[in-house]
Amino acid sequence: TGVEAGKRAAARAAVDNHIKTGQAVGIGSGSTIVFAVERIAERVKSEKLQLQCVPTSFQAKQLIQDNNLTLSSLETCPKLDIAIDGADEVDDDLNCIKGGGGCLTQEKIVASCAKDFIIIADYRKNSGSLGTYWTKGIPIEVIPMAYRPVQIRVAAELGGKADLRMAIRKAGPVVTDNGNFILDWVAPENTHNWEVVNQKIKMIPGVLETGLFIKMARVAYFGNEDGSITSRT
Ligand code: DER
Repeated sequence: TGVEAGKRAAARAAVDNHIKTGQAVGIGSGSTIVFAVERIAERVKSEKLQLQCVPTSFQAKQLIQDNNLTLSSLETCPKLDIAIDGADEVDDDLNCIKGGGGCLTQEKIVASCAKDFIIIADYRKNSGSLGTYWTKGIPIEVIPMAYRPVQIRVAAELGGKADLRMAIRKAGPVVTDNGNFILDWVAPENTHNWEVVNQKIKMIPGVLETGLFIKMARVAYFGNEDGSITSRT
């Protein structure tokens, strides 16, 4: 499909442009990263690359192990050369909404430890401003006992509405790899200074992390339906 061709192309371009032997690599979460890990595994095999791969979720850990890559951790490799990850939407300044897959907290930690944070996404994520295409809201990871007061305070201070993310294949709310809940906050239309918004949300007691990745990405690769690439820095 066009979207899948786009994901695969973006993943391949990022891996071929940035991965080289000896690196410690942060591995993101979601569906696009699967193509990147498969391409990394191909190159490790054919070029005998030496890599340490640090996961951003249980899914990423399984992906690393299933592709016979060397699993590492921030305890062993606190400084990463690069981190590669997907995104739900990317704006003109490469600010991202992430967390559609619920892995935002470890993703942001790993991205923050990398010299270069690289985004890979299909064309649907390439946006001018956040919230244009991704209308499900900004994910906010919260400590379970605090989700109601956080829900109330986000709406009171920043407007919009924050809904508790409910699971589909399990009764009750989604529980993250860290044992927490997620609120999806749909911001008011006219929200723009995302850096300030991010800081305000993070100050609310009970909030662990937001899916606003502000001024973190070095480059974004967007794969188009025909398999071509648009990259932005
Ligand atoms: O949840 C996340 O942050 C993922 O990286 C997500 O933003 C991208 O998922 P996708 O590659 O399946 O679109």
